[in-house]
Amino acid sequence: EGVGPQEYTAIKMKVLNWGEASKNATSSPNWAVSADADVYLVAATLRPETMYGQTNCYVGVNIKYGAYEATNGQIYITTERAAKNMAFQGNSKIPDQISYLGSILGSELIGTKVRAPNSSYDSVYVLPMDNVLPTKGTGVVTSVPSDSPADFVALRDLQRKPDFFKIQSSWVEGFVPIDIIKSEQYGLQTAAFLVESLKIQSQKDVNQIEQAKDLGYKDAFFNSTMNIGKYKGMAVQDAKPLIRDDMIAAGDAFAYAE
Ligand code: A2H
Repeated sequence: EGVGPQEYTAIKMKVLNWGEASKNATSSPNWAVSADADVYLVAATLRPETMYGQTNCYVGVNIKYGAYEATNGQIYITTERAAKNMAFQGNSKIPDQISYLGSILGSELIGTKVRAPNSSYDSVYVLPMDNVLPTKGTGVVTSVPSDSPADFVALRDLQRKPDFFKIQSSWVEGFVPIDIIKSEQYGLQTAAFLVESLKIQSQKDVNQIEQAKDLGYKDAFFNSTMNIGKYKGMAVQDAKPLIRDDMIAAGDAFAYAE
């Protein structure tokens, strides 16, 4: 981790259908279940160029999230910590004031269907991941199993044992990793390659996942090209800021630092 602030891209994942868990939850306020308001789960990423490969969204089941109304009228679901950071960042793309509407637990977000901007899948589901930290980013992680070893392993765990994780198999079936980035060394599925070569069994292998993450991040930045989208063929390093700017201009993302 560097010393300076980490520059994330906040990805806006629009709620299309609330899952059953949100409807039955006692702590879930009315905004979540009845409002026609624009509600977004906001995920923090360091890899905006990988959004073509989103297959799902992860939350921590025990993490408490809040719903915050931004000055643009949209409702953002993030941790309280991230909402405060957003409110203090004087960037015109970031609402300078947000108001708290209510809370929702991660477990109550599972099974909700969201739109993942730029993804090849029209809609994706909110699913549980063990290693989501409440103290990093927004506490919401968008999943790109082609290029993130952590995301790959968590999705594979869910696909292998849906009952154990208390999810419906239809939320993970058919969501296959997409060939979005071409690495000279690892091919078109960097995460699968690294998970296989480091013999990572499950989400519990946190040290190996960390190692795979470092290898993958460096390789993508220095030795890989885009294999999809407007910047296909361009080095990842060059495409990254362009895709980020495009997503911000489209209203699908905003800058977020911490
Ligand atoms: B990255 P760093 Cl394709 N808990 O986005 C756990 N992980 C979190 C998180 C949280 N609260 N908030 C963000 N993250 C993840 C994409 C991606 C990411 C790819 C490949 C590598 C990668 C898709 N998931 O990260 O500790 C998010 O996953 C490897 C560096 O601040 C975010 O970027 O360095 C990354 O961790 C931020 O981790």
